[in-house]
Amino acid sequence: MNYQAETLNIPWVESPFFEEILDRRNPTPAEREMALSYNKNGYVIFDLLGAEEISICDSIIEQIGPLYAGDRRVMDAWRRNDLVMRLACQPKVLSVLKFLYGRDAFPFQTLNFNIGTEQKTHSDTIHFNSIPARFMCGVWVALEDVGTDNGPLHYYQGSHKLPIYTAAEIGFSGASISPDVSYKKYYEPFVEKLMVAHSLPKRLGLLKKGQALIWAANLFHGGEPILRPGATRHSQVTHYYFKDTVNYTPLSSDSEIGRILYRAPANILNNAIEPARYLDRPFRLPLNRRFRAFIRERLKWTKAGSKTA
Ligand SMILES: O=C(O)CCC(=O)C(=O)O
Ligand SMILES: [Fe+2]
Repeated sequence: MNYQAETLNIPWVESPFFEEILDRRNPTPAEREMALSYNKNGYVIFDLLGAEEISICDSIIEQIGPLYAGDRRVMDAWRRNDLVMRLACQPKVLSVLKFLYGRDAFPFQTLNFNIGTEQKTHSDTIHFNSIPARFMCGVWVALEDVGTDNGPLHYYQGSHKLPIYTAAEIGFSGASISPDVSYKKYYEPFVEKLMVAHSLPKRLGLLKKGQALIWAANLFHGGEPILRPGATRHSQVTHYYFKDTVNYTPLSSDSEIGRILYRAPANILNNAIEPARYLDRPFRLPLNRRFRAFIRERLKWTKAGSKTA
């Protein structure tokens, strides 16, 4: 691929030249509406599962029940459950992402939840980003109807346009301190203040069973409190990267000075590690001590089938 000034090597839906690129693409009216909404709001909601496919929701809920083992989430259940994998690889999601980003997406992680996460507001770019940035997104699928009382997803409309703040800017060394400490002590309080400072509209993801919401890499989101005790909120989130990128964990990196914790993401489509590429050339990930430790950890929990990151 040849990156030119008209397209740049950034997602075209987030490009400063978005409108002219949109016109050049000759979209259908529905595609135009979707691209405009994603560009402006940072998310789109659409009907993913039709009448013949909707039963996958109940089947996933039933089949992965035992994997929760007392926790509220199962990470990478796709490794042990074909239906979770099938939902992550839905052709309709892949084709929408191909349209919105102009290049092939691949799912690299699944998260299944049986109740609301009640997670504090964050942007997933703190956990996984790409080089160049913003070639990542989350797809949230409702496996049951979500209302205001069972801990819906929340998100700040338009927040994807905010800068992607680095560890250095927030004020911690990602490479030196434990991610659990930096996340709680620095990242979460910073985001809380940031959302107040920008007073962007907060929306709730009141999705119906079988609907999906795609969020752009930097859209700030979290989980609302569960107002009805004992209420379930079955959902699956799949995170996607895109071809021709290098991937890393910003929370554990000092990117400006080259201390980067790279990621070697699984490509769920072919169950292989996706090779890193920089400007369409292979990029060999430096096998430093921290990266090797990270890979060892991964292999350990992949084999053990653990449910935490
Ligand atoms: O489902 C939720 O409440 C939030 C999930 C989330 O933040 C994520 O999977 O990235
Ligand atoms: Fe998230």
